[in-house]
Amino acid sequence: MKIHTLKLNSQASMLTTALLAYGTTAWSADLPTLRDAFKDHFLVGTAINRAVTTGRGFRRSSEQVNTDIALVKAQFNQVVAENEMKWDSLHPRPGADGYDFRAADAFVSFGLNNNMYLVGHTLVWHSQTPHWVFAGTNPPPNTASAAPGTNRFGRYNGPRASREELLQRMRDHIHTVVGRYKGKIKVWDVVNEALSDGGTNTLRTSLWTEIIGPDFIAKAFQYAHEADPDAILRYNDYGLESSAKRRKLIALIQSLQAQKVPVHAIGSQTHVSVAWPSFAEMDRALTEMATLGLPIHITELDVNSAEGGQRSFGADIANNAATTQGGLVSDADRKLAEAYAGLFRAFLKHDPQVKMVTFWGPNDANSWRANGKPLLFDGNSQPKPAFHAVLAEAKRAAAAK
Ligand code: 9MR
Repeated sequence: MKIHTLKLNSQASMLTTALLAYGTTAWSADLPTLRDAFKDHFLVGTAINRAVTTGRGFRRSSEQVNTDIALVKAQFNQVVAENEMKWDSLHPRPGADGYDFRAADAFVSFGLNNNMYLVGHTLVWHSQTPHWVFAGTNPPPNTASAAPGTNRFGRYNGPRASREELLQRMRDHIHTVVGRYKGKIKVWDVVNEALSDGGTNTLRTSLWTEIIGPDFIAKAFQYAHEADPDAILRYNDYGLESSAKRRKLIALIQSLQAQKVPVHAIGSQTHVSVAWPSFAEMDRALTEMATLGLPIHITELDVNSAEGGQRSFGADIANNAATTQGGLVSDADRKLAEAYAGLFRAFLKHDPQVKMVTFWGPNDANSWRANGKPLLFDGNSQPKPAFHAVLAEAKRAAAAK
């Protein structure tokens, strides 16, 4: 339904129009789209959750969910499942019978039905992996000091699988999942967040490194390549705007390339804040990452507008990135628009390398850090000034050609 088809006049029509602005289609009728604006440059995507793919909301009315769905369909040409393809969601119990493909299948159907480019997230990660994956009969190194089961960070702390057992589980998981969606999912986040944040070690210590060793990364890529030789295999991490973390990324990828590991793209999550990074800092980050000679995908873009998330990025980028306490920064809409404009200017400058820009959620209501109001559309899918600022960058790039 379009607003201009309504013939009512006077106050009643004004009320109807105002209500429609929060309905399912009013916002989309005349709004330009991100997918079109950047079609000559890169795909523009979003993470979606199971409310969007199934139409059944959780803490959101069906009308709100319908609006979210309409927004996704109108604005984006690429989707990734926010949680539904993580190990704990896909493969909660051991063995071949332990899979649960329902939510992942719904995601794939949604994407295919809407002609979207599909990305899978994520095969191997230290987080959101069920304890059974790591469990076995080898005593853990710290039995003397910790009770068996789980330590206080939720990390599995009981008797462990051997290297061979864990490699076998990883191979089975990757072959089953990548094989099931072969030809449908075009890009996989094969390994997620393996780099350490502080210190001098390149890799974070995890059950993957402790049980298998650092070559768990190479093995994961090899298994994924066996399962779908046509899939684009991505290494995905956050905080790559920081030069220290970026140095680790470059060391890791160069070492994989030297071993001829099939790594095909860099995923740079880009969970940033209005304070940082600027255009110049993002430009530098992309310039340095591009030296690896691989396509760069911006994989989880959002820009935190909350006071609590504006601290400089020190040792713990992950914690800082999530924080949304303290209300919004002053003049948040304008600062968000400026931050997004700078980021997109940098993406456009590097568009031969930047092949995909994915937002981590379609709107502020569907965001892991909703209180930081980090996206281009508000909770009712209304475009914010940042949306127009991003489109203005596309126009600028076209005019400069
Ligand atoms: O947005 C995701 C949130 O809903 C989940 O609870 C969380 C844990 O699985 O993961 C969030 O997504 C993360 C992504 O998978 C990897 N990079 C960081 C993202 C934000 O935490």
